[in-house]
Amino acid sequence: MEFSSFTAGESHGKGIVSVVKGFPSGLEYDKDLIHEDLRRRQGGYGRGSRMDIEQDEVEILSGFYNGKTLGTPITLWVKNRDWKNWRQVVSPEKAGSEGRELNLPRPGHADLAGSLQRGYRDCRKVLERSSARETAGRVAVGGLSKTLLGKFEIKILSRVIRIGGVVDDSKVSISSWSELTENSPVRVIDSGIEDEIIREIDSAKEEGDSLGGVFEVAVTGMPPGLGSYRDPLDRLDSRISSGFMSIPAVKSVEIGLGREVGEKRGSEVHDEIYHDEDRGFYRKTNNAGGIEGGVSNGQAIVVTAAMKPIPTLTKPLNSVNLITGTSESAAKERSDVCAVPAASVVGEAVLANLVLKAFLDKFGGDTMQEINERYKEYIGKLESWFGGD
Ligand code: EPS
Repeated sequence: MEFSSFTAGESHGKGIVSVVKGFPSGLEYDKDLIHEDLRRRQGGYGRGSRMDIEQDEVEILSGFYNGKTLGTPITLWVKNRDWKNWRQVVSPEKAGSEGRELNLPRPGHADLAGSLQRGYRDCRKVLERSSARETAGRVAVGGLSKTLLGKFEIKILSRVIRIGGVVDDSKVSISSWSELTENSPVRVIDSGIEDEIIREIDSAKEEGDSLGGVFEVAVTGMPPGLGSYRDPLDRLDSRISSGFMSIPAVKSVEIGLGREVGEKRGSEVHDEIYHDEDRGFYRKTNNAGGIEGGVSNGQAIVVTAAMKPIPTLTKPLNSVNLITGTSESAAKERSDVCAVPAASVVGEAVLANLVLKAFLDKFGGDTMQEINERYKEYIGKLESWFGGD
């Protein structure tokens, strides 16, 4: 059965639920990993006051038995603590939103496009689901995916490389990202630029504005041969770009050298191939970002994504009242000033879920044991490439 997941839930409803299918039996529940990722998603300098209300945790509703997966559909529930403050307004059962409608769509948000699509005059009906709160559900699933991938030494890491005008261009090995970024309030590697970033976020806030940025997500320990060159939409890079574009506010996704490939010659772009006993096939560069022809080549996968500034501004842009047609300022709502550090954690989950799908497409079975055996057999064949059958 194919691994897949989806979320349901509204930003101020009872919570976000994730349903996962196609997960094998026999994987232990790593509650700490999931809760740590949920905590990381809530963090980062520039988050709004909603994050003071929430302390995201997961409650398992199905799919586990005595601390291990059953290989049956898994349901995870991240509760919204803020629900108690909104239960009259977003009541699933009875009317109560009078006076709390949002009729002044915010440029950049789903407010107008979603309302036009459905004929709504109240954009709250759109924003409740389009809110980035939904990503809490995907991060919870990402924790499960990371747990399984971790059994095969496959790790997913991220770093922020730009917020507004401040850039972190430090070049360090991917394996050191985690220890360097986890204590940073903005998840950068170069601690020397943190103050400048914080000042930029503070100044955007004072001016009623918001900030975007750029983050990088990478996979280490990636075996070669995951993905597809056969079916265009199953190319690993095709799935990855689609997955990253599904993160709210992401407007660009690049893999490896990204758009720079268009500026260089073939001899400068392509990663030459080498082989030795210890490393097997290897490269001295990774401009391809770990994927060639839609298939992983055994190098680290490296994805870069740009996030636009948050659309809710306390000094709002022009908009049009959906009831009266008059030109007015867009709605002001409680919001983040900058959520790029959070988006990088969401990027990890999205990548973990996509890599797990490709991993299970190749090695999948009903149980962890079957997957282990298939993985070992494949890696064994690669290791004896020039000596085996
Ligand atoms: C978010 C929760 C939301 C926003 C943010 C993401 O909380 P609230 O709308 O109650 O303040 O902070 O969503 C947006 C920025 C947005 O535009 O939807 C979360 O949990 O990540």
